[in-house]
Amino acid sequence: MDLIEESQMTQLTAADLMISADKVAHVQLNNPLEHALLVLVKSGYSAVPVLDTSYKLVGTIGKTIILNQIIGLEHFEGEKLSEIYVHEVINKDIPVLKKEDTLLNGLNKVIDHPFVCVVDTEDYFAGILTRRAILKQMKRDYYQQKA
Ligand code: 4BW
Repeated sequence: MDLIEESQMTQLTAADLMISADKVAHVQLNNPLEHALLVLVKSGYSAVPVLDTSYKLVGTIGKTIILNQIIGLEHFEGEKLSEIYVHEVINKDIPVLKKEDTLLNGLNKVIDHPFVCVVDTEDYFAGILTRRAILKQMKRDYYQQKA
């Protein structure tokens, strides 16, 4: 039998291995960039999900997008951080998984993205599936198949 077919990658779902929403650092659409940068720097993550006021997923925002907004010709224009809002610079072109999607679906998406947002049936934010979680599962599968 094909190794992928035998593995948990087709049995487990995104919901099984995601970091649940309550443990994920996030920002909201109506936050100014200074708040978003604070969340990113304090959490240590390079990008985090963006939610609307009803906790539906809208996109992601990262340090690079924010710093690009304040780079001037000669110096950083830090005052812009309070004038520009997350909804003006958010990245909406992101992959998304449903809670019931398999880890194999997730594997395809984390090739190009460090994490994938997971939503429930009504598009409410449920959590994130990280590259780390997928790699750890692949390692478990590898050693189980060798045993
Ligand atoms: O604060 C951290 N704690 C730990 N335990 N690991 C961290 C931390 N910050 C970074 N890392 C490691 C992880 O292995 O560096 C990798 C890249 O981080 P990133 O992308 O570029 O900030 C981390 O890999 P990962 O666990 O596979 O996570 C992939 C991406 O998912 C992270 C970040 O953008 C997002 N992320 C992970 N956990 C998150 C989160 N975003 C918000 N809240 C969380 N709890």
